[in-house]
This record gives sequence, C-alpha cells and structure tokens, in this order.
Amino acid sequence: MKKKALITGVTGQDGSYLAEFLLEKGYEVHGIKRRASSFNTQRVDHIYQDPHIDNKNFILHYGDLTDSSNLTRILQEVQPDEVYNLGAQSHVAVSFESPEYTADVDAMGTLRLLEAIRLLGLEKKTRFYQASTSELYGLVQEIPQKETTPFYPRSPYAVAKMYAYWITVNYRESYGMYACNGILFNHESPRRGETFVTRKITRGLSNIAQGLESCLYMGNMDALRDWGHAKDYVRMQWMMLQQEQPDDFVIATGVQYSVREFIRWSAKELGVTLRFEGQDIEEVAIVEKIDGDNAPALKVGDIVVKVDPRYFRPAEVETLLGDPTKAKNVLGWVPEITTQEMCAEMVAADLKSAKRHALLKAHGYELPVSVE
Ligand code: NDP
Ligand code: GDR
Repeated sequence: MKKKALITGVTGQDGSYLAEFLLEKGYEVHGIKRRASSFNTQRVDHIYQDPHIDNKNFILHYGDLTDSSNLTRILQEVQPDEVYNLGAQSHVAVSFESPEYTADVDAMGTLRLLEAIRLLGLEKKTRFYQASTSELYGLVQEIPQKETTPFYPRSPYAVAKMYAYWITVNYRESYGMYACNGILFNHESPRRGETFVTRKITRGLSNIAQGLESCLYMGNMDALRDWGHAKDYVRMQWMMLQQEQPDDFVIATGVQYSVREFIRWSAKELGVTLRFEGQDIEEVAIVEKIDGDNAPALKVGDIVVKVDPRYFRPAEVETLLGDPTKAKNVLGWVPEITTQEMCAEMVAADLKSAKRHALLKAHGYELPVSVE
C-alpha cells in the first residue's frame, strides 16, 4: 500500500520541495492550494498531474487553514498517514500589518487541523508535522539556540507560531498523537518568495546587473541569520515523522552571516565587488570592481544598495544561530548544501531570468518587473 501524505502550503517554497521528495519516495501526495484570482501553482506545475488520468500520485484540493469544515472534509477523504502543516502567512514583517489574519492562519489553523484529525478518529493513524520556527527564540536568551532554549517571540507571526508549537505538544501529550515540531531556522532556495531577504537580494542584484532595476532598497543589514537550503530541510521534515517516538528538533546549519555579507556574496557571484560606505540609514553599497560580463548595465562607482527605513520592523530579531546537535545525533541529519553554494544557485537562477527579460527588452518586448 502506498503511503498517503497531505501537505498544507504545498504551493509554497517548502511544500513544493517536500511534494517532490515524497513523490520520489513513492507516496501518494495530496496538497491544499488556496483559491486565487490567477494561477498560484508555479512552484508545483512541473509535478502537476492531469486530473483526468488514472492512478495519479499528486492531487491538489482547494482549501484554506481558516476553514474547519473544508479541512475536515479533505482529511476524511484522504485519510493521510502523514500531515505536514506548512501552510502559513509566513512573512514576519507582514504579520505586523495583518496580525489577526496571521494568528487565524498560523495559530488557529494548526488547532483546526489537529482537532479535525482527532474528531475523525485519525489520531492513532495520522502523524503530524508542524512547521515551527527559529522566530520563536526572537530576543535570544542563549547562543546558540537549541530545543531547550526559552522562547521570546518578537512579532505577531512568532507569537502565532508559539501557540501552534504548544498546541502540537499538547495534542501529543493529551491524545497520544504522533505530532512533532521542526524548529527550523531560515532556509532558502531559488524558489524562495521574492520578498524574503535572500531572494530579494539575489533577484534584485541580478535585475540591476542586467539594467532592469536601478537600486536595491534594504532594511536592517546587520541582522544575523543561520541560512540553510530548503531541500536539506524538507528531507528532515520527513525524517522526523519516521522515528519510533515523536519529538521536537532544531534544524539549522550552526553558522550565521549578516544580511550585508549575503549582499556581498551575491554581488560576487555576478562578478561585482561592492564597497559599503556610511552608517545606519545613510549606508550604501557602491560598485568597486567588475569582472566578467554578467553585469553589463553597471559601472564602477554606481550605488546599487541603499537603506530604506520602510523595511525596518517594529521589533527586530537581530541574531539567530541554531544548534542542530540533537537532529544530527538522533536522526543522523546533516545539511548537504552550504550557505555559499545556496547563494550561488539562487543568483544563477535569478540571473538566468534577468537575462531573459533583458533580451526581450532589447527586442522591444519589455515585461514589467515587480518590486516590493
Ligand atoms: P511560503 O510563504 O513559501 O509558503 C506558505 C504556504 O502557505 C503557501 O503555499 C501559501 O499559499 C500557504 N498559505 C498561506 N495562507 C494560507 C491559508 N490561509 N490557508 C492555506 N494555506 C495558506 O513559506 P515556506 O515554504 O518558506 O515555509 C513553510 C512553512 O515553514 C511556513 O509555515 C513557515 O512559517 C515555516 N517556516 C519557514 C521557514 C523558512 O525559512 N522558509 C523557517 C521556519 C519556519 P499561497 O501560495 O497561495 O500563498
Ligand atoms: P525572517 O526572514 O524574518 O527571518 O523570517 P526575512 O528574510 O524576511 O528577514 C531576515 C532578516 O533580514 C532583515 N532584512 C530584510 N528582510 C526583508 N524581508 N526585506 C528587506 O528588505 C530586509 N532588509 C533587512 C530582516 O529585518 C530580518 O532580520 C523567515 C520566514 O521564512 C519565516 O516564515 C521563518 O519562520 C523564519 O525565516 C525562520
């Protein structure tokens, strides 16, 4: 019998990699997608299967984490062996603007799923993975952060995820459910949403290099993050549900870098050396040297990065650094892709796309380039 998995957030970065991973493992994969006014399945289109053929292994259902009856119906229909709750309003800055919606989806959505599993009598059959986050540590109480480090959430997103964390623990303890929290530190990829900092940088600098944008406006460049690759992290999500006993794990690389360093590397991948000048909101990055032909639109002395306080957050998480020792010892997990390799992969993908746009533009077919 094929195992069945249900993924909320299947159209997101992690959902798309996890769906691929589980299909390769021979699972029948069900995913929940939201209704949108235009197509929102770009990240899973390459694994899409025509609903008119028999024996499909990848099946999408319309749904929403704010809708209990919908979640209950899908769970009843699918009877999954594993549920991966990856769906969320996942942007920390946006959570300050939409705190109630963020709580509804990220906190209550988790409760709705757990409760639906329980009410359908699936609590002994269905294993549950909760996408918890390093944002729980917020104002950090210990360096590096591990499973026992106290939480101090610093955004409506993190507070909502803290509820989700504890309700997952509570259902495990109260009803004997196999339910786990993966406390994942930041993880990125070419599929990362365009408004998260790494992708904003790799895409923005690639566009600037090709003459499609003129300047990248950034928030806090001193922020320190422990960035891994999403592919490594979804493998871990699956591993967590294959253990004898459910447990919670920190997933991280154990190395941290600043946003500024990530900008510097990304520029280097484009053959551009940057010099940072000025302090705080006056800080800028200036082109110092250009090698190769990936940045035909730039010349030495151009200012390509400026600070815009619009991107500062009401409360910032300044530093995050994870200690993945437990995951390494208990599960044998080690990340295979370094932060620098990931950065190179992201720049290569964004440069390819920028070159395509630039070529079209040169031939009179200019496409609008979205910026935040
Ligand atoms: P994304 O933002 O790329 O994807 C989020 C997914 O959730 C999308 O499929 C989105 O749908 C879906 N979604 C949003 N709102 C709802 C809703 N109301 N009902 C159902 N689905 C909804 O996030 P990631 O893939 O990066 O992250 C996956 C999970 O892991 C999230 O829960 C995130 O908070 C958490 N996390 C992420 C980390 C990271 O660094 N990436 C680190 C730690 C935790 P749509 O495509 O329609 O917008
Ligand atoms: P984060 O990721 O908030 O850690 O949440 P993000 O990439 O948005 O920010 C990382 C750090 O970079 C600083 N920063 C900027 N951020 C954005 N988005 N845009 C900017 O212009 C900018 N300039 C500086 C931020 O202030 C921050 O310090 C991500 C999400 O995926 C969450 O869902 C997940 O839970 C955590 O990672 C772990």
